[in-house]
Amino acid sequence: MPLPAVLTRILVCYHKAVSLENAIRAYAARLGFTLCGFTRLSVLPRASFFNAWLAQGFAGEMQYLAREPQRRIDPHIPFPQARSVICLGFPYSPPVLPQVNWRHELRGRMAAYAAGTDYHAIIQRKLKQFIALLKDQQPGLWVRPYVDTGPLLERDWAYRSGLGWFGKNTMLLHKAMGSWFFLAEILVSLDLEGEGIPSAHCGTCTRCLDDCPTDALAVGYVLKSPLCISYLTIEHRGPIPHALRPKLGNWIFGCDICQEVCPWNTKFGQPRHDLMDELFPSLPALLGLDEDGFRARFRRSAVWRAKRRGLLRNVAVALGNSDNPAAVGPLQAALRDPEPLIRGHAAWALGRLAHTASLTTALDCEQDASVRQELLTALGEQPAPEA
Ligand code: B12
Ligand code: SF4
Ligand code: SF4
Repeated sequence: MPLPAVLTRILVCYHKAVSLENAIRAYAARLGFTLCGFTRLSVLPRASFFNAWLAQGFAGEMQYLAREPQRRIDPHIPFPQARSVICLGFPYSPPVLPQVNWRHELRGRMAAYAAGTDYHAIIQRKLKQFIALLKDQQPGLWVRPYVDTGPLLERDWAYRSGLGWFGKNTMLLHKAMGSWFFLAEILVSLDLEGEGIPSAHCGTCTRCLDDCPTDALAVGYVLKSPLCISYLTIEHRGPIPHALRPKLGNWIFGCDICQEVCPWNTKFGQPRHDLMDELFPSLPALLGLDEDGFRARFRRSAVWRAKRRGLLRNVAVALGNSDNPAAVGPLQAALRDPEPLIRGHAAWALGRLAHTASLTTALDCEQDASVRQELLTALGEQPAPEA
């Protein structure tokens, strides 16, 4: 007996949708996105959380986060055509814990995600390929790809698409992958049905909150960026507040502590000795880089974002934290750097290493008011100016 026309239409639509969603998952896997999920776009129930976070200054200098915040809550404002989001997770190598005494060897630490070519470039290329596959199947489809930059609360959409749960460190976590993956999205003018929100698996654990060296994490999925080492070493452009400098240890680009201590992440981490020089670079060698040297070494890396002045500022702080007299020579040379921010942090570091002779000599010829202030503070002649 023939099926009623309406039922046939429903079955055809269902079949199309199911095969489209399967096809999307297959494209994702083919391109190396180990996680893939979807959800319909709606207004996120985060307006009061996000506005309170901004109002408390937790975005620090990241002004772009505060620009038209409602766009991040309601994606239909910037993109009226968008109906669903495809959320993707792309894995990266977890950090290998250092086997070296960094103070002795004067080695810095970089966050694991910074190894190799900048992930933005790699993922953007893959998203283009993804879109080409999608458009083959759906000609005329409207799409908008994203990775990291843009008015999307990426973790929230990934959470709603079933990619993982919000850890108490605010990272998106997956049972099999921990949090060692980047997120990317494609907004589409299609209706895609997802699998819903996954359950959380932090339980009573609070290790990330307890072990954060700067107390940047608070209960309730709150990260206070102005205290976070990742923010201070990458996004923050000016002087690092004095009180926080000793807490940076040897982190010179990003920070992985709240991920490294997470029990969901500990099963990863095969020794990657090939990454040793990239993730634990020699601090004196970095402090010796001029603009050309910095460009040659980091132009294609995520580290490029910190710029030379930001990275060398961080390197000076790490050398100051080393408690190793071998750091004095490179820091003395940095007192003659053309960039006042670097000279100022070198002065702080030499003060911490109690090398007053080089500070007094530098004071005789230093013209820049901010560096003079650092030199005087390092000599113990004035209280440290706090940001
Ligand atoms: C700004 C930014 C930062 C800032 C601020 C971080 C932060 N937590 O906001 C700084 C520079 C500190 C930073 C650091 C890092 N970042 Co970052 N960052 C971003 C960026 C560009 C925006 C994040 C944002 O909007 N923050 C605003 C605040 C309000 O959002 P939130 O902290 O995520 O808050 C959410 C939760 O609190 C949750 N929430 C609130 N209440 C409740 C209640 C319940 C019940 C639940 C479940 C959730 C919940 O909702 C909030 C809004 O979504 C995103 C990319 C993007 N466009 O989304 C990458 C991104 C979040 N960063 C990423 C990474 C890898 C890092 C670092 C690991 C890098 C490093 N090694 O140094 C660290 C991790 C620090 C940490 N613990 O978060 C990845 C995270 C991937 C993942 N698996 O989670 C992202 C997604 C980039 C990407 N495309 O891959 N980052
Ligand atoms: S990235 Fe480091 S400083 Fe920032 S919240 Fe995590 S442990 Fe704390
Ligand atoms: S360390 Fe513990 S509380 Fe923090 S994200 Fe991991 S499981 Fe959750």
